[in-house]
Amino acid sequence: MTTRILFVEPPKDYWFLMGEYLPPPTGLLALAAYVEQQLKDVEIAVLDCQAEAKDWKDVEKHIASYSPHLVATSGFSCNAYRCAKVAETAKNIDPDIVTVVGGQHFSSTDIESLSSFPEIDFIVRGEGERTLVELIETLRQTGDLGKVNGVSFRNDGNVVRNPPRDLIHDLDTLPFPAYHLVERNLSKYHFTMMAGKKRYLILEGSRGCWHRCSFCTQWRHWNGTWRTKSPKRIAMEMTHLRDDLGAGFIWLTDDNFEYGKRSEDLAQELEAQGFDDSIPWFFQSRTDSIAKNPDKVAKLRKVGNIWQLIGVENGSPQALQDFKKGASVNDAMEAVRILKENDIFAQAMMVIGSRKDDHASIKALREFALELDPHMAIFSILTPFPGTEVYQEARMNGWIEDDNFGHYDMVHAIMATEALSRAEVQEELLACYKEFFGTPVKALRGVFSSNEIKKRCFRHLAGKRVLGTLRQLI
Ligand code: B12
Ligand code: SF4
Repeated sequence: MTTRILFVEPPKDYWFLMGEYLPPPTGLLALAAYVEQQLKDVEIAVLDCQAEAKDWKDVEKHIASYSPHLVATSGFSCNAYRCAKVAETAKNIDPDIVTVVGGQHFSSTDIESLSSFPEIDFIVRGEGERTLVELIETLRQTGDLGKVNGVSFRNDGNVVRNPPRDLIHDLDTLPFPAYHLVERNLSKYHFTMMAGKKRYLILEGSRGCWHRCSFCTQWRHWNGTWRTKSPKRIAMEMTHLRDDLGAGFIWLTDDNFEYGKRSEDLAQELEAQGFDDSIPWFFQSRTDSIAKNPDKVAKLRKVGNIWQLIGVENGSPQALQDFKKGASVNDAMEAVRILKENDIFAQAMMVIGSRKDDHASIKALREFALELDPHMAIFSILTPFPGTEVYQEARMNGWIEDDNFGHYDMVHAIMATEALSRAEVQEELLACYKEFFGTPVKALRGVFSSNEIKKRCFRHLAGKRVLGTLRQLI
């Protein structure tokens, strides 16, 4: 019998700070491709509610008409309830539909989530591909679910957490993400602030990170390891996105794009494929890695890397130490200088709201941001994402004042600090944006900048909508 599997990207809110965007559901496409490659007798569909402008009524209709055996969905912490709602919708239509969720949030909250959401049957923890395939096979053969590593589920009212699954050794063995399953939506994927009207597609260059930042979910999720696809494979995938799928802007999902031999080889591979500024691309990197490798930064710039998001976090050495960042304030200064020198758009992430923060320390951060002078600064509030050290410490000490995961978007204050209430942290966030983007001189300089990206970012971030939304959160 053919098994019908429906992957659902739920209706969800945009992250208003990044403006108008519509990303492809990359994680689901990676999973769909693997299931398609590994299993016979499966029919797979992807419902991307964002791209197809579907609301919850449409999700219901779609599930009812497709009549899947299994519904799989994914979401960040801030979208966790929407994933549960997908599962609930499926169960309301037919209680026999098997519902599966995964990703960072559910991997770290498996017991809590399975206890709170009876409509979720299975949580796949960590890397999803092999676990999902084995789960489907086991369900089809009515085999022993206890033997599927990486899965958590309910049994007789108790949550069972099977042992973790080993990671895939060679990421090059993975198929290309199943963009063909969302072909009808390809022309809709965009990220206005980053890429204007160009088609925006995403690809994975590596998984995980070997650093141990206290606020980060990623090193735990990928078991403390960093695995990369080979430069040849990354270049092949980028070429596929450009030539076969019409990508005009590419986002590499790497949590930490480390410079090293890999980056030199990638530059060479991309040069051979004719990459240049006509297909710009983006990744996230560490300031210390940039500071140590200016020559490699320049090489990747030549093949179209025009934008980097760097984890600056704070201008105080003590705060960086508390975050276990392992990079210095000087690294941040150097990184921004090197990026600017190479005409690479420098987007610096900054964090406020840690335990020791008070008005004076956040003012100091604002001043530091101005001194650092990246093209764009994104200020966020320290958020206790489940799975992080920050979460463990905050939970243990009773610091978490808001349990609504819908607010875990790095813009809502979830915790007070020793000196500031949540409302004060929220006010401070607005002050950061006002000072960096909102002063008349800054805003004018940004809006009339000769750098197109900076112009677009300032037009958005200095605008009334962002500041107004931040004001409403207070
Ligand atoms: C691209 C990206 C974005 C894009 C949009 C992506 C999208 N499709 O919606 C943008 C820029 C818009 C974005 C926004 C945000 N993002 Co973001 N984003 C990413 C990034 C860099 C890549 C995601 C990706 O495609 N990964 C590749 C896929 C293959 O990996 P994956 O999703 O983890 O899936 C694998 C497994 O986790 C598992 N799995 C996942 N889901 C499921 C489901 C099932 C059924 C199964 C079986 C398995 C499974 O299997 C997959 C294959 O092994 C990740 C970091 C990262 N490297 O993953 C952060 C990340 C997901 N974002 C994060 C956050 C916090 C946000 C924001 C809240 C704020 C911010 N600062 O960016 C907003 C929220 C937006 C919103 N309201 O929805 C966090 C999530 C943490 C958490 N616990 O919630 C991450 C992990 C970054 C981090 N370092 O902490 N993001
Ligand atoms: S914040 Fe970046 S450098 Fe730190 S552990 Fe996470 S991915 Fe690695």
